[in-house]
Amino acid sequence: MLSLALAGKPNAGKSTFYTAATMADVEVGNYPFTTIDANRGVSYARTDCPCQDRDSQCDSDNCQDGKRYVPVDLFDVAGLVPGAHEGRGLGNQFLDQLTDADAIVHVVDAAGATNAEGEPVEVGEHDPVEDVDFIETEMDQWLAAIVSRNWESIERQSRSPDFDIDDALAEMLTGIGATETDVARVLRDLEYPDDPREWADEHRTRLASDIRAETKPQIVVANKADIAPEENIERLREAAERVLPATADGELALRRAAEAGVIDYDPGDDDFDIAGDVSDQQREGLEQIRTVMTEYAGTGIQQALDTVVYDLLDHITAYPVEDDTHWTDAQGRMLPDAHLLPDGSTPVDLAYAVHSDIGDGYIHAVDAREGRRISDDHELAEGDVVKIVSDAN
Ligand SMILES: Nc1nc2c(ncn2[C@@H]2O[C@H](COP(=O)(O)OP(=O)(O)OP(=O)(O)O)[C@@H](O)[C@H]2O)c(=O)[nH]1
Ligand SMILES: [Mg+2]
Repeated sequence: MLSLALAGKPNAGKSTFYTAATMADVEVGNYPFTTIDANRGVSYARTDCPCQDRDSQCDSDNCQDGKRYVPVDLFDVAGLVPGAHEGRGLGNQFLDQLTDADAIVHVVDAAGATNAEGEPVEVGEHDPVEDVDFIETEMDQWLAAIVSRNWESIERQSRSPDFDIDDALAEMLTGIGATETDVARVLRDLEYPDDPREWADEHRTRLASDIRAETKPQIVVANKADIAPEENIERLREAAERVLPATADGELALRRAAEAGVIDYDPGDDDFDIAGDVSDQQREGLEQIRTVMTEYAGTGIQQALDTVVYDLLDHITAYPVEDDTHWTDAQGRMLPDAHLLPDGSTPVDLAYAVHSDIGDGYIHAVDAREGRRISDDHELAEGDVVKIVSDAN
């Protein structure tokens, strides 16, 4: 499963985001370092379910009126402060937790209501643009330190006659979560000596930074949009490539209200309806959230998750079925499963995502929308419904 890490300064709203996005109970507090252990849970990316193209509603619990929620791992990391790689704040053990993250959701307090250390200040007192780059800087330095620590061992290996610098680097870097493809891609664009003894610090720093950029892409969540000066959001948008204005607090309130039956709202909707009895005070609170949603087409929480999965990580959703006419599994359930796959994936990749035995036994695949066989190297598209014929079935 894809794994997304919520990172950022203390008090930016990571745990609130996490709680809203997973509906788990974790501690939220207006003081730095509320979270100490990483919280892990399941959240969802939202997409259009293929059942919308049919008359019937599918049988998945993860589909609400054609809104399909596809699971991803989400984890809430303790707050990081500048200097974390040297042990400042709660230190660098939390950077280690980023090792298995496919992407970083960087939660920034766009209201500027917390200083660089995450301590509360007046709204607008701190400039959130200053917070944008520090996570990347910390990750770069943390990675550079890992590379430096391993260097002696690489130099030792280089005395062996069959030493290959690329293999040695790949072995080291896959240990911190990079795939061989990531490493190959980074090394292709980098100039460096074949002999590790000739490497300078600049080579190692550059390698660390390039590997980080390749393996830990980030989006910026401009949180606390409900109280943030609009100008801050605009400046954040200029400072980073992907910036999603959001209110984690607002999303949490909506999900709780929806769970209590007070409103009709599905995560990612750009509006909600009040359905139950509410006090004047509740109504006022809800209407305040609605104002933010009107401005930014939603609370931004679901939109942030969707942007990471479908845009930043460039994934598609594919739906394996056993019956290509009814789009059902062996039990007759329509569209029971959805898989997120990197863009460019083939039916064989989908088969392996379902189960390694299904992948090993792969014979051919059928595009269930078109009712025709597709080749093994056919590139799947968003929303494809695919029957896989495998001798492991
Ligand atoms: N106004 C406003 N406040 C928010 C929003 N999201 C979170 N907060 C508040 O910000 C404070 C910090 O929230 P947390 O979720 O605990 O922050 P955190 O980033 O997990 O903090 P640490 O665990 O200390 O690193 C709490 O008082 C939240 O209620 C929001 O969208 N708007
Ligand atoms: Mg927290």
